[in-house]
Amino acid sequence: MIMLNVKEMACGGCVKSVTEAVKSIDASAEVDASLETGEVKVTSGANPESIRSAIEEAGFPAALA
Ligand SMILES: [Cu+2]
Repeated sequence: MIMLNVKEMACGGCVKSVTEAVKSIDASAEVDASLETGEVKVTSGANPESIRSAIEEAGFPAALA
C-alpha cells in the first residue's frame, strides 16, 4: 500500500484525473482517493516516487505519506 497526501482535489473530476495518473504508471493499480481528506491509497507494486510524480504532472501537489 502506497499512501499519498494530494492537494487541490476539488471535485470528482479531480479524483478521476488522479486515478488516471496512477493508472498511467500501473494499469492494474487500485486507487482509493478521498476528496475530503486528500488521502490517496494506492495498491500497486510500482515505484512510489513514480506514482507521486505522475500525480504531480497531472497538476496536483502530492507527497508520499
Ligand atoms: Cu475537480
